[in-house]
Amino acid sequence: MKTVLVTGATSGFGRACTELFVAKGWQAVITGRRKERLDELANHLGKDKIHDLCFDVRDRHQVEAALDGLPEQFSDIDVLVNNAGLALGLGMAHEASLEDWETMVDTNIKGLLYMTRKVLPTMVERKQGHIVNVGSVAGDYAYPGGNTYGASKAFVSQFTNNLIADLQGTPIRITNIEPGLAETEFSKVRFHWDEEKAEKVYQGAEPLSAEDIAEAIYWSVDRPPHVNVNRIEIMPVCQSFGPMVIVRN
Ligand code: NDP
Ligand code: 8X3
Repeated sequence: MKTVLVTGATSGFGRACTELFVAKGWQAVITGRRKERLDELANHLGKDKIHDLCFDVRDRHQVEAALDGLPEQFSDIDVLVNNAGLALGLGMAHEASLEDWETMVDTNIKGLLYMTRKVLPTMVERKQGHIVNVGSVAGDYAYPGGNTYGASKAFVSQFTNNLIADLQGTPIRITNIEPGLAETEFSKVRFHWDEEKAEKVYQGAEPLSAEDIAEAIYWSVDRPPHVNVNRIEIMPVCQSFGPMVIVRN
């Protein structure tokens, strides 16, 4: 049985992705900081197919200890979904919280690096593996208040490209999935659990669902071994690009 490791499986894309892979016959290692959510998902999907690891991706030592402690049944990771991440705040750069910026860098960039560096050597050794990073359209298109969040996802995009370059000559595959507006706990987290503000983000729109993104992740993994899906950018039909803005006197 193949094994997928999904970071941030306690909510949103990560949870939907775990559910889809398990439905397709995979077993899963699921991670996140909320232990009760991990337990609930493991009970829901069947403890024989799920191993949960409760840790913070920002802490390199926690990452290494958790993965070193994997039981044999789950120790060969075939697919790593680097999904754990967040946006915090929507303030302009000269007003935004520096603490929020640090949390985004530590989670979206450093957490993803710790996971990748820990899992990749065994993939190369086993000559088998696929890393799917979860970037964002915010990594491609700037918007007011996106600042550090967008920049962290631009890092994910370029790091994906550089991994593809480094791993040429091996069978390891690397993909960046770049979703647009999707309704998960993302906006609740962004607005520090101000649910009213979060709801307004999706009001009158038909955003992507977590399942839409899980399907894209699974599709990229399910291609034949000679196919590498470099990147997939997905927006809901209701979303598009802004114009160049000119301030006039
Ligand atoms: P959710 O808030 O629903 O899920 C985020 C997940 O990340 C949770 O499971 C959370 O787990 C985990 N996570 C956050 N911080 C940490 C941490 N320090 N250590 C471990 N796990 C952590 O949001 P989404 O499902 O929407 O987000 C998933 C990814 O998709 C993120 O990288 C996000 O940037 C990206 N994305 C989201 C879009 C959207 O519009 N929803 C669009 C484009 C990209 P826990 O809190 O239990 O630790
Ligand atoms: C989340 C998408 O457009 O809210 O990554 O920044 S967006």
